[in-house]
Amino acid sequence: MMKNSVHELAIFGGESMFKEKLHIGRPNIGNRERLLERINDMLDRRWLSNNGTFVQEFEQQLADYLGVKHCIAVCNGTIALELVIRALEFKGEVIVPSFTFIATAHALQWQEITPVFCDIGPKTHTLDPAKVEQMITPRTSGIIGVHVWGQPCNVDALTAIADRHQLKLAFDASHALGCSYQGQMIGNFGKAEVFSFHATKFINSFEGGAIATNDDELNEKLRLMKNFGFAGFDNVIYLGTNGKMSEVSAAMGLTSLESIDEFMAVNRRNYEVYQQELAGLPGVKLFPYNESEKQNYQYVVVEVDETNAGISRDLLVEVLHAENVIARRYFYPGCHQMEPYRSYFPHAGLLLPETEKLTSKVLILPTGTAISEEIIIQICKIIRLAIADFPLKIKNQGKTTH
Ligand code: T4K
Repeated sequence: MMKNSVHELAIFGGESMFKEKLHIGRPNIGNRERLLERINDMLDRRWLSNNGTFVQEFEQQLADYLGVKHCIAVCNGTIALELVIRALEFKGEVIVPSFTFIATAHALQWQEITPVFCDIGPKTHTLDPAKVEQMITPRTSGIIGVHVWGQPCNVDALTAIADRHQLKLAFDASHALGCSYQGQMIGNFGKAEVFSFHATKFINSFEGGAIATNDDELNEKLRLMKNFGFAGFDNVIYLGTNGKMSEVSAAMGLTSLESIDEFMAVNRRNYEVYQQELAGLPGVKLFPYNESEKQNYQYVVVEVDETNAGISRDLLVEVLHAENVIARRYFYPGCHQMEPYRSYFPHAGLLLPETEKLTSKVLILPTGTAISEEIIIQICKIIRLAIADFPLKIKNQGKTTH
């Protein structure tokens, strides 16, 4: 039922707009019959893991889609990052944004490499190249850029910096499958790029990830490393781990990949409905996608400016949660504010003013194939009501907005 006044909001005792919780990150599911066929086939063949047919097919299809020489499928995006970091022999310090999912930083720290957090551009939400250059020390061995929300980093500037300082450059492209930079698919930049196929991602393989690279030697090394260093029966020639993708994951990955155009079209439609319904609202800015590039529109990102909206981002999240819209604050409070980094570098925030500003404003709204146009219109109605006269109501109830 549509609410017409702020008094009807659930936070003031009204009924929640949605009976069931409306999460962000609901998985995109492709053709169910095709998936089940593949799973039956896998069971009939009794081949469940260890470089099976589906994994090989998935790797080939991904490589073709990205126009990249090699794709190495692995069990998740975090392991993909860890493998790339080790294979590229990163050591000492590596420059990364703090405005990312914690896995980017942990993949380094897990290997006793220090993530040095660098600030982002307020408009791009990705690494600010000028600041990257300022953070280079004699201990710096590399840079990992993150294409947050599928928005590519300034690849040219980062490549030039890496070349100038003889640093290795890799990208966390977990959000960026299906996105392009200057017309070329993400997956082709730096020494390697890492994708995540976690359930919440644009395409998923339940859990999963992949490394894309055009470097033959790196490809060989990564393939050894993800399989304990085995180079044939009884022959281990390298230090490795278990990073293999299972066949059931690859079956889901292949099925998802077949629906990629449909997922993209739905996400884009959703984004446009949000754009239309939130237009003109004071203090609410929808993150703009660059229409001249390919985009997957997997994240609907809103920045809430409390001064103009009259309501803080955190209070708006409370309002939405009360209505059963489980919006999220990615990537609040920033990696530098999480352990162990908060204890190691308690003053890191002083060098991260844009990150700190953004983490206090950002809000992620539900999208994907689980969400309809009507639901989006209702979500936007809640936001409109909250922004229109919520502060007045709070004052009347003797609450504060902080
Ligand atoms: N780098 C970047 C930039 C990343 O964003 C990520 C992952 C990685 C690296 C690491 O890749 P992986 O190792 O994960 O492959 C979620 C995801 O778990 C995480 O994969 C993702 N980033 C991150 C942005 O989001 P949480 O802690 O928010 O997860 P959780 O459990 O709160 O779920 C998020 C939402 O999705 C909830 O609203 C519930 C919904 N959901 C989740 C699952 C698993 C569903 O509706 N169905 C599901 O099956 O991290």
